[in-house]
Amino acid sequence: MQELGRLEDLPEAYRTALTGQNLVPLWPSLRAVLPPGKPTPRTQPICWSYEGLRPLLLQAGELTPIEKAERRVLVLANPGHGLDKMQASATIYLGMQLLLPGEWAPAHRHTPNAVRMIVEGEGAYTTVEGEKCPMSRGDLILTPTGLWHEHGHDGDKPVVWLDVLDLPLVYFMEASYVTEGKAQTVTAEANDRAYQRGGVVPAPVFNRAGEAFPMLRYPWVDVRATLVALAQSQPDLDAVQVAYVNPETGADCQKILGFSALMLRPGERLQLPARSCAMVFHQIEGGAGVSLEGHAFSLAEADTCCIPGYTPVTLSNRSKDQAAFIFIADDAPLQKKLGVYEVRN
Ligand code: 1HN
Repeated sequence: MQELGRLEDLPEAYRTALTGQNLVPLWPSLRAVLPPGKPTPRTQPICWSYEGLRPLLLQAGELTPIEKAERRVLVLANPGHGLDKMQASATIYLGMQLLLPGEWAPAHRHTPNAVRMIVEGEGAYTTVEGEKCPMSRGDLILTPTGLWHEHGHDGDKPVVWLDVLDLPLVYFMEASYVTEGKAQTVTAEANDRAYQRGGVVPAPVFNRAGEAFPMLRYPWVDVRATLVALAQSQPDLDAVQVAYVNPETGADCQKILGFSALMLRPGERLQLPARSCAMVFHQIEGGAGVSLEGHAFSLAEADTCCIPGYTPVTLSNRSKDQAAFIFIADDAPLQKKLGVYEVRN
C-alpha cells in the first residue's frame, strides 16, 4: 500500500493557514481512518471478575445512599476507550447495579435502550410503563428507548444486576437525554406468561395494540429449559443458542443491540468465526473459557468479558459433566441495519 504524505511534510505556514480556516488535509490521516483489511479497534478484550467487583459494589452501598446516586452502578469500562468514556465497546455500555432492601431508584425514561441481566438476589423488580417485572437470577428485563422505568426492592438481601445499554452509540449521535418522572402506578403484572409458548401469541378479536415491545421480561427458567430441550432434541446442533426476540415479529428484541443465551454442553468447545460485531459474554451458570488471539479468560459464575469485532473466538465449557450457560450481547442488529455486518469464515 502506497505510503502517503505526512503532516510534517507540509510547510508550517501552510498548516497554520489551514488551521486558521478550520481545514485539515485528509492524506496524513487516511490510513488511520481506513486501515487495510480490517478495522483497528479501540475495544480491548477485557474481563471483569464478579468476585473482584462485588465487594466494591457492596461498599458503594455503604458509601453512597441511593438518593445520591439514583442508579448505584459501577461501570465496566474498557481502558482501550479510556475509563472516563464508560464504554465496554464502541456501542456497548456495561454496568453492575446494586439495589439494597427497601431502596427505590426513581422513575425516568431516556433515549438509550437498556436491558438488565439479573446476577443475584431476590425480591427486587423493575416497573416498565406500569408493568411490574420481578427480578430473579438470569432473567432478562428490557427497558427500551422512551419507556418509563424504576426499580424497587421488597426483599431482604442485596440485589445486583448487569445493565447493558447502547448508550455509547446514542451519546455519540448526540441523541442521549433523560426525562424524570413520578412513581408509576403498577397497572399489570409482567406479560411474559402470555408468551410462554412460542408460536402462540395473544390475538383477541379486537385489534391488538401492535406494541413495539410486547414482552419485557424473559424469565431464565424458561430460557434455560428451552436450551436444555434444544440440546436434548437436536444433538447435532453446532451451537445450542437461543435469541431474545420480539415474540410477535420474530425480530431482535431491541433495535441496536442483540441478545442471546448459549448453552455449552459438558466438555464442549465451540469455535465462533470472526464477526464484525463486538461481543459481551456474561456467565449465568457454570464456568467457561474464552480464548482469542493473544488472550484467554476463564469465566466463573457472574463474570463478564468483552471482545472487539472481527475476532474469532473459542468458547469452552470447563466442566466435563455440567452444562455452562452464557448470556451474549452484541451490536449485530445495528450493523445489519447499517449494512456493515460481516461473518468471516
Ligand atoms: C439507567 O437508566 C439505568 O435505569 C442504569 O437502571 C444505568 C446508565 C446510563 C444511563 C442510564 C437504570 C444507566 C442508565
